[in-house]
Amino acid sequence: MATFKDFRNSVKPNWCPGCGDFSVQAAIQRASANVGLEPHELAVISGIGCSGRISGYINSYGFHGIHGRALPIAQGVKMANRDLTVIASGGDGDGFAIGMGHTVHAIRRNIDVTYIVMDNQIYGLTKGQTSPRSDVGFKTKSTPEGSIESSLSVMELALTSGATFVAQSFSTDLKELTSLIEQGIQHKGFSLINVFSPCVTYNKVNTYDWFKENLTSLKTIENYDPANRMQAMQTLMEHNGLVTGLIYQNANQPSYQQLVHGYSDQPLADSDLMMSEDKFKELVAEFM
Ligand SMILES: Cc1ncc(C[n+]2csc(CCOP(=O)(O)OP(=O)(O)O)c2C)c(N)n1
Ligand code: SF4
Repeated sequence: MATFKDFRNSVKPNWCPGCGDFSVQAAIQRASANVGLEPHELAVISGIGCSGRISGYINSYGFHGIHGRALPIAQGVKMANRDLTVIASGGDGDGFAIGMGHTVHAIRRNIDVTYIVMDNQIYGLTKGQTSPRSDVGFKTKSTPEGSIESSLSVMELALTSGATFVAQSFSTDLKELTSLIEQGIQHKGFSLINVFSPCVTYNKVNTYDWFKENLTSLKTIENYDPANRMQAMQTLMEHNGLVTGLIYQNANQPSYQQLVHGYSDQPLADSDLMMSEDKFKELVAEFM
């Protein structure tokens, strides 16, 4: 049986020392081993950003896609080969700016993919511009006078988009993050895990200390029930979205794969895609 070490490869991450993304990588490797996966049973698909490099640092199938397009690729991989566990990942810019359309539609589609967002409230790779997750007043190179746009409430947005699994964590809490990723992988449907993963180089406001002071663990909220969508929404609004833990799960809704018509018993990846010349001519004749 594989251990987390089997999900390591020889590529040394070039993240800045102290970047939150290191822990996210470790949590994915641990969670994958803990749920009993072997490296060849996992595909990690990422977008572009510092966080997007993660697919290159895990020993599994991987695809480093284009900015904001991790989810379309991940959904295609899952549809073609349902036997793979598919994790999509990237930054808050990747998933909540350029890729936001894909995020919302993947959520409502409830396709069996786990989406892990490394949310540092800034664009790291391009050297520190405001992201849709930056707070009002946040000064960066792109907003020298401070951001005048409000921060996107992504967890609330996920709930109203029909999400069946919504969780949030902090990269320093490796134990909780690993457990949430395990639950996300095991969830039959789309799971969104937003991870506060500080950018130590460009974000001098939302630091490790800032998160420690401002985050509330759902474990400390009496009678919190992740099956209760109304309570999830209310709790998020009361805490300005700054909560950690499993926020909401509906395990009863069928996934996209369970509902889609004509989903063959044989995965596309195992199918013989060769077509006989006679069959080809027959198909072409239909259009003549
Ligand atoms: C289509 C396209 N637009 C813009 C860019 C430039 N670009 C690369 S990464 C990035 C944002 C990075 O921020 P985020 O997704 O939050 O990831 P981080 O680097 O913070 O991990 C941008 C705008 C690009 N590569 N492709
Ligand atoms: S710039 Fe920020 S997000 Fe990118 S590797 Fe460095 S600390 Fe991490």
